[in-house]
Amino acid sequence: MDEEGPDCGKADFVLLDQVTMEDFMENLKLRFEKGRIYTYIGEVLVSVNPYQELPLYGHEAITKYQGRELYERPPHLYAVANAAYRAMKRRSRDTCIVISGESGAGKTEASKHIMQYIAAVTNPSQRAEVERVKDVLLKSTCVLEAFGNARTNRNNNSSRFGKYMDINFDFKGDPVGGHIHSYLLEKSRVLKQHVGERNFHAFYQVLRGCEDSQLEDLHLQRNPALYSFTRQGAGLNPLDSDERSHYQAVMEAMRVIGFSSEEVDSVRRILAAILHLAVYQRLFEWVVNRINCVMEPRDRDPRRDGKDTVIGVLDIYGFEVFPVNSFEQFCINYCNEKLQQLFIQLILKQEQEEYEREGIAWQTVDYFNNATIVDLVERPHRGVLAVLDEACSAAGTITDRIFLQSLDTHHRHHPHYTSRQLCPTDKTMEFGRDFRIKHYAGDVTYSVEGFIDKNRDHLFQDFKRLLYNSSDPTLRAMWPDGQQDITEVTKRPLTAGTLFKNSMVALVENLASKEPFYVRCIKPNEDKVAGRLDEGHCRHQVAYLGLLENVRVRRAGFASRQPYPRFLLRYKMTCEYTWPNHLLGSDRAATSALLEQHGLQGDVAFGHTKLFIRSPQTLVTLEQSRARLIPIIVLLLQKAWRGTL
Ligand code: AOV
Ligand code: MG
Repeated sequence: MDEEGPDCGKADFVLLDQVTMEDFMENLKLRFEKGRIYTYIGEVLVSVNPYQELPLYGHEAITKYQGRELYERPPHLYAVANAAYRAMKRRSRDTCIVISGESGAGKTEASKHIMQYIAAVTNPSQRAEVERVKDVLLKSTCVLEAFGNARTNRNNNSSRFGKYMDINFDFKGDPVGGHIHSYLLEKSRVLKQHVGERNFHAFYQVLRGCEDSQLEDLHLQRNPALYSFTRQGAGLNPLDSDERSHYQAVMEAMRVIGFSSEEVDSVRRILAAILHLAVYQRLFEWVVNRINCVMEPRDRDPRRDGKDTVIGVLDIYGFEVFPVNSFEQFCINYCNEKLQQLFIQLILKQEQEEYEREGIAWQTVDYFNNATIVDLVERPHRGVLAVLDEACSAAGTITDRIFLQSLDTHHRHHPHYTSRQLCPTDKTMEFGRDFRIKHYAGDVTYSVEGFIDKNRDHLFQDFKRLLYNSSDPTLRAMWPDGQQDITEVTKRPLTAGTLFKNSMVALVENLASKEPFYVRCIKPNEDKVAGRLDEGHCRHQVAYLGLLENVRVRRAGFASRQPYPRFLLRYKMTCEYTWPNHLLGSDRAATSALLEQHGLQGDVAFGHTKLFIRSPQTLVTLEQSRARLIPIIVLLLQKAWRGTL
């Protein structure tokens, strides 16, 4: 890290003289001004979006990081990718890289740099199948961005779906396949975009990019302003309130004329089915499935029971707040709560609990645990999602407004929940429409309008069957459930919210089973401007991401910890008292003797069952000593076997 020079601040926040918000921000700002957008907290990488091209990437930079230890070079995404790759290769551990941060903080860009690094350092022998897999891995990002990303007011290339990609590696450490899990696409965008926002990129790409003759075949004209689904982003007034009052007037008129409530319900559902036609989500899922089919690993390695090792890369939609927030924002922000919870579990909580368990002297670091907010959302029977499901299961009679009342009843005393009903003086919320959650990253007011419909996410079975029976095979493939037997169909399907919750629980379980690496992305300003770091804006993110607590835990902490037997097994040859076996009573005493001989006892703490090593340099010293001795020991053993000793 020396090559950064002395004026670039501390490359690891752990090295700050004092851990205060002021010191943290000063270092972050200083580094950002010098073009150093990456800084460590131990092994966690903090990244600030520069909003401009910096000469940090590409072939030359990749070679600098290849095969190095994390601390040998200035902080970089490549170093994290390399660390995850080495852990996977050396120790056959499944690893994952979790990239988090709010919308526009640079997660998707980071995931692309990580993929590029992995592609660049693998397959030195140029095997054709591996090259093919690498191509698909890299190209899939571009395809999925076209169908799943859109311009929002927070980010011109905002991910409107969550993406978790597993890359499978064979025993040589080369990628042999992969799998993408996508999470809840914001499909409502197909129909409606807020002022200044756009539909999914793919629509504009077709209109702008097709040949004239192709457009003619599709009966399309080139100008997006001609189509209701694509012209809203041009900043036209979407006449929201008019549409709403018209809709209510029509409903009222139908009731007065004498349509039964069942009939009105049917009309509404048919309308919804027609609106859902843009079949956009199916199209998206189909694209993901097609990519997954070609990435399915072909030749499983028999030596590993057909199991590859895996690096998972998670790039999900970031925490977001808009003037009006609906079901989609609710799911997105809940997802971010889950990931924050995982971070707390893995980085803050477990670390402290282990020190306590091992009897290591330790000053507890306080941190905000967002478990209570996760609970507010997902608790069985009472959580927001359960209350919503209950509203959805009550046949047609429950309105969004009644759902809100039910939420109020269940959560009137919850410290992270409020609504206008519960707080009548707060005019920033509307009666009967809004509720607010105090998220770990800030307050968000949600409008309940559409929650029930979006959660039910019903499509007519007839409609599915119709599309399944289409002569177009692609369309058929998108609607496999159109062939379901009628008895299966009558079972109530899981709601969108419950499906999302289940997929989040599975995701977190999956991530927790792997060795995690973290990239914490920070958005420097709200205006997408190059090189400007707004202190207040960043301070808020540093606070809610728990970065100061992360530094404190890490500072008091240790770079490495190992059970005594494992430590001795690896290093016993470096000490005369422990080689080949020790007679010192306990492994702990033997470890102590070994470290004393190396003069390293000042850098460690002795736990009940584990040795805690403070600085990575101590490990490097031991490793070097071991590496020097191994050839000599091998020689001695060979002689012994041959009987020449
Ligand atoms: P996000 O993934 O975190 O938002 P992106 O990765 O899409 O954010 O980044 C937003 C924009 O910031 C990009 O389109 C780039 O213009 C710029 N940017 C980000 N990282 C870099 C970098 N390292 N170098 C140069 N420019 C960068 V969201 O998907 O909205 O949660 O949902
Ligand atoms: Mg993104």
